[in-house]
Amino acid sequence: MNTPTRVAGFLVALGAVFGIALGVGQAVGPSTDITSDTADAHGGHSEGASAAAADAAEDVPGGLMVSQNGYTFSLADRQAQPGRDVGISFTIDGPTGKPVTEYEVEHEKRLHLIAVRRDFTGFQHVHPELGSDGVWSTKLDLTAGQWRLFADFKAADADALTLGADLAVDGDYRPEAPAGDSRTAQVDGYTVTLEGDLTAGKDSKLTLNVSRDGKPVTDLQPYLGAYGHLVALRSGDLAYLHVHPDGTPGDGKTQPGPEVVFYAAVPSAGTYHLFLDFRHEGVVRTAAFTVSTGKAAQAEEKESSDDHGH
Ligand SMILES: [Cu+2]
Repeated sequence: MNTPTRVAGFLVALGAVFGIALGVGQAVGPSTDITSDTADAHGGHSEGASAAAADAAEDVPGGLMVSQNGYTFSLADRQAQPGRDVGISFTIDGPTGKPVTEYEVEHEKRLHLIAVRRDFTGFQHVHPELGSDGVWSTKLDLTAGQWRLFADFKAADADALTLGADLAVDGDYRPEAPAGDSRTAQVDGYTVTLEGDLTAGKDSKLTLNVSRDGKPVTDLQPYLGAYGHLVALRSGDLAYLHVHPDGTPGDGKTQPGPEVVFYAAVPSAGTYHLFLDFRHEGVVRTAAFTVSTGKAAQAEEKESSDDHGH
């Protein structure tokens, strides 16, 4: 689908915030020509309507669009063969149409690339190499199926963005059935549990607890400036959600495990897939969880309605 790429031009022309709102409609809706006349008509209902549009645009999660604010995530190839070390390259094309070469460091890297198979059976978080020509290169471990790639970056003198692009990996593909909620993950002898509830529209506290062989792990190593890095993706559209760690290593109060605390802001009720990267004894591992919003509230409601029944 080329539409979002073509949309980039007028996103720049429109006001930044209102432009994002229109961009979403373009990215997910049918291809139509929105002229500046129709844009004026949309914005011209009343001041309240444009304020609402601006608010809505600010609430749009990352990762849903291939182009935003004039920046486009451009994969060299939208198809790949499966394999353990598949070379992937891409550019982030800037408002001038040329690949961006200047980035600001965030979480210790200039760009974070997240690759997820759309049925959530594959997850990788890698840091590609940037060539002087603006071409990013990395290797991914890819199985057949539909993958979503997220580029999380901040171009110099621009806002931080997460853009998303699809990558089709050739071969026979049987999607896994959607996972039910799971709050305990096992990885390489480590057990990671997740406590806390996700609430739509609120910063929700999540506490992850890392143990090995039944013993709490108290010597986690910093990874990307924190004792863990958490990515949250919404089930259904893979919206990429902002999660920030509570405390930084060396601040005098944040302990290196067994608990790692995050605040996740989820925009809507639903199911979310969470991937925790943590580093111990020099190795980064990923623990995966599935959490639905409002489980505790629903359980309470059910309990009280059961009581009424008796
Ligand atoms: Cu990263």
